[in-house]
Amino acid sequence: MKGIVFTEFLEMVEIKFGLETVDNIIENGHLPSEGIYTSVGTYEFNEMVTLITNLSEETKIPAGDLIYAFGLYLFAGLANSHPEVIKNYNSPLGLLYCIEDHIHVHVKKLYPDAELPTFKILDKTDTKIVMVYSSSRGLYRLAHGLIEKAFEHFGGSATITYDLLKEDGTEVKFDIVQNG
Ligand code: MNH
Repeated sequence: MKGIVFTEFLEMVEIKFGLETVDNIIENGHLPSEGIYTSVGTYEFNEMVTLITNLSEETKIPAGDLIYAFGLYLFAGLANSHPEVIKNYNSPLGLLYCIEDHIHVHVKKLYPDAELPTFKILDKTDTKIVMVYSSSRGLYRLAHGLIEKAFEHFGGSATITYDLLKEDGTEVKFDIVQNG
């Protein structure tokens, strides 16, 4: 998993829970990188799982809810670090439609070792999109937060529902309907 995900995560933890919580989740885990990350480095996905598990224990907030909150936080971090990746889009549905074939292709050029999910479009109209998230990492709640913020990025909002096609969350169908 790319370092930018770790640096953004610890930044969110500091802002929402404080520096002491950052220290606690780094110290009480068995982290190979000892909580030291650079945005261009690459680290084991398991290390992120440990950080989230530690944060969940520390805050008593379910891990899934923390992952969703992180998705909400991460969108701006990705967009600000790589404005060129999203500058050509003028609508959230257009952006979502292009994640698989353009955005994540571009990301793969920036970070050849990035481990990205796949999104299969099942249906799209002017006001909605139906897409299936697939990833062995099962970070569908991260996807949910990112999708929600993509709408806010363009000054709008959407009603987002999802169905787990696989119980472990490695395949999830999203129904996304633009509001207003
Ligand atoms: Mn994208 C990882 C979904 C937009 C760059 N992205 C992920 C993951 C999800 C995801 C989910 C976590 C990995 C996984 O589940 O297997 N990404 C989205 C969604 C949107 C999106 C739903 C739009 C909405 N992503 C973007 C944009 C950028 C970007 C825009 C860059 C400007 N994504 C990344 C990077 C990673 C990532 C970088 C981290 C890859 C890695 O850790 O190896």
